[in-house]
Amino acid sequence: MKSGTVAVIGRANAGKSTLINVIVGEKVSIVSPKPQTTRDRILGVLTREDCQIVFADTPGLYRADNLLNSVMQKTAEDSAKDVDLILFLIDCHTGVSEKDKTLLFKYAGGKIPVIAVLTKIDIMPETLLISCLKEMGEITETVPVSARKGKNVKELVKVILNRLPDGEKLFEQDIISDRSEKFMISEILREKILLKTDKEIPHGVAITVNKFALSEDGTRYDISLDIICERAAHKAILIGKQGSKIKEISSYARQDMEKFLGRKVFLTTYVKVKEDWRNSASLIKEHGYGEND
Ligand SMILES: Nc1nc2c(ncn2[C@@H]2O[C@H](COP(=O)(O)OP(=O)(O)OP(=O)(O)O)[C@@H](O)[C@H]2O)c(=O)[nH]1
Ligand SMILES: [Mg+2]
Repeated sequence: MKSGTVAVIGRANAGKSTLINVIVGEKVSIVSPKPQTTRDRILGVLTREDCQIVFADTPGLYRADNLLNSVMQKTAEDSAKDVDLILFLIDCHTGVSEKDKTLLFKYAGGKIPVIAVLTKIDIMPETLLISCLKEMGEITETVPVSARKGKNVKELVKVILNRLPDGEKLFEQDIISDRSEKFMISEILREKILLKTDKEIPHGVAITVNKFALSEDGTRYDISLDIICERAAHKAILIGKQGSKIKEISSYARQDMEKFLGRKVFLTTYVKVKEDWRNSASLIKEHGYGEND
């Protein structure tokens, strides 16, 4: 069987997590319209009779205006080493940027084979797609997809398989991610905060799991999460008037947690402040960022 590892890299918002979720067929990584949504390397595994492909989702390249972002950049760069193939994703619905071209050149000039994947083709004009394909095709093999519409995704998997070696499975048959339920629960809450708050607030949020316990009769999870933010002013916005914002976010998160866990969830959330934690090496470590192996 074909078996191998594929790093999915590209600038923030390119559609990396969305594409992996669609290929794997489960939500292994959270998605939002805001850049820098993914903070860790997250593995998503596709297992079929004829193959196993281990995809590494990665943080977006390149923004390092604080220590957390530098840690994330290192995670993305390290994830693109020691893999069988790199997928370099480019959101080209308004054309290919110079930054994308420069980065693609850099990776295509390395030892690991690179496929350029043009994303979001459902929202771009055909003529622009043709010119982007020509331009990128001169650098490396290029495949256009729309993860949202499922367009050309099967074809992309075929192209990936052509580049992977024969080998044994790296993960058991039923494993779809390397991440725990606890991690996914905290990511679901972070996703809702990304969707429901603006500006710097969601980027300055981290989640701590205080309690994650199945009730004695096995029918319900009791979950208690802390939302860590950077400033008292952010805490006030996250809580909202008479707690309205945090209620909305928590209720939205609870529904997804129930779907994910397949059980009722009793969720409590608290907002806490850790001043400027994104520039503190010890607090970044405490939240588990940058520790992918
Ligand atoms: N129209 C369209 N939108 C898409 C498609 N794929 C992803 N998106 C949207 O693009 C935005 C970013 O998607 P993500 O999958 O979070 O992008 P990412 O590359 O993982 O982003 P970071 O984790 O921030 O680096 C979200 O709003 C997605 O819904 C697509 O095929 N078509
Ligand atoms: Mg992502």
